[in-house]
Amino acid sequence: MRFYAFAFAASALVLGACGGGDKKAADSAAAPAPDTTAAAATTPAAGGATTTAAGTATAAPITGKTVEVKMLMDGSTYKFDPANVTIAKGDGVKFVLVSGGPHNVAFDPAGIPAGSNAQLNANISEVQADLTSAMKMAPGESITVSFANVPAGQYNYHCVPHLAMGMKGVVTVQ
Ligand SMILES: [Cu+2]
Repeated sequence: MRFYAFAFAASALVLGACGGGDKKAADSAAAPAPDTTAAAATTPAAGGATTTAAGTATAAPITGKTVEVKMLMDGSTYKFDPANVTIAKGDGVKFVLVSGGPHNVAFDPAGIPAGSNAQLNANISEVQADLTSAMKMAPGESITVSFANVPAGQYNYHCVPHLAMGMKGVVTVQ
C-alpha cells in the first residue's frame, strides 16, 4: 500500500511536472494512428487498384471471322468439336451447344498468354466468373468469345461440368 501510494504520487508528479498528460495522450494517439491508417489504406488500395485495372477492360468486338465450335456428347464422350482451332487476332469463336448439356467455356488462368486475362474476361459473352462463361443448357444456345485486342498465343479452355471427362480444347491466336 505504501508502494502503491508512492508510485501514484510519483506518476502524478511526473505528469504534473512536464505537462505530460497532454503530450502522452497526443503521442499515443498519433503513433498507432498513422500505422493503422497506412496499413489499411495501402492494402485495399493496392488490391483495389489491381482488381479495377483487371476489371476495366471493355469488350473488344470481333472484327474478323467467327469460327464455330460445337459442344456435344458423342456416345459417352463429351467434347468440343473441333477441340483445337487456329484463328487470327480479331476473330471470334462461337461455342454452340449441340447435345449433352449443361456445358460452359472456362479458360485456364495458367493456360493463357500473360496479360490477356482482363481483356479475355471482357470478351466472353455472359462471363459469370473469372474467365468462365455462364452455363448453357439447351441445344442451340451459345457462348461467343472475341479474340480481339488479346495477345497471340494459346488459350486453353474446358467445360467445367465435364473437365474430368476430358472436355477441353485450345484456341490458338496467331
Ligand atoms: Cu460440357
